[in-house]
Amino acid sequence: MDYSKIYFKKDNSVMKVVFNNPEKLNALTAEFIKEMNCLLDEIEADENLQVIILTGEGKAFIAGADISAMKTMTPAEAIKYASDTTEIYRRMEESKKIFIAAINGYALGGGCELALACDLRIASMKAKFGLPETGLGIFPGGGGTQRLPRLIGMARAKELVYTGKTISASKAYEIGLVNEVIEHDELMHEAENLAFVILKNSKSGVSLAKESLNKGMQMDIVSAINLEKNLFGLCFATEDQKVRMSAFFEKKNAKSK
Ligand code: CO8
Repeated sequence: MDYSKIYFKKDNSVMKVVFNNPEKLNALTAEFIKEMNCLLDEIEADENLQVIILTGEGKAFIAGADISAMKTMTPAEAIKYASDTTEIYRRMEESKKIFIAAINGYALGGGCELALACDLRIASMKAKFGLPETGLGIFPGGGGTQRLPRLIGMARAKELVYTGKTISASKAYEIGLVNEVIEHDELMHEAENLAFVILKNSKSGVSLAKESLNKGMQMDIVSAINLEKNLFGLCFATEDQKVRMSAFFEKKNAKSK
């Protein structure tokens, strides 16, 4: 596949992906959606890859769905557009790999929703967040009304959705929308540091924890604890658990294969 709306670079177990349509503030165009799906196929096929860092070229992370395409959509076309886009988010959320959003600028509407589907969000001081959809006669249909309240609570989610206001990176941090706020020029460096810290831990422990955290959030507490117990048991079928627990007693550091 020839990519034109994204570019990426892999360095051992870490891939840096850059959304690359700055003239349109990296809006979620049909081309972008197609390219992201192909890239996710490549990511999933690569056993060695463990952490994916996503960022945007120019002044936006992603300024939302493509308003020029949405303007004339029929209800059926809008449902198709939302399913194609949210399929990307679902794939990221269900992947065994860890996705870090390194939010460099505007993360609005569907762009904010993409960040919500990532495992971790770190933001430049220049980042801006918002769900301006109600101002356009729609609402955040890319998972925003579902993932946002799960992350920051219903009251704050309703405030952002109903007002459509844009908030700063520091406000996003205050309400738990992002994990950290970083000097703009340090953003990618910090994202890589975060990736390296995660990579020091066991590949299987981290990915099974992701499954437990994400799937458990969709269940009642009794079922979620049951799922957690079974996934915990699975850890004991891994090489990582054997090697790392032995290493603990041998007082040496272990690495995942
Ligand atoms: N879609 C299409 N084009 C866009 C978008 C967008 N979301 N955002 C910006 N652009 C274009 C502009 O039209 C402009 O193009 P041109 O140069 O040809 O005029 C170019 O990008 C640069 O933008 P601006 O000149 O507006 O840049 P400013 O710095 O003046 O303003 C803003 C930056 C404030 C970010 C402004 O561009 C803006 O408000 N953009 C729209 C933000 C928005 O409303 N986003 C939400 C869209 S709706 C949505 O995301 C629905 C999600 C749910 C759908 C389900 C699947 C995800």
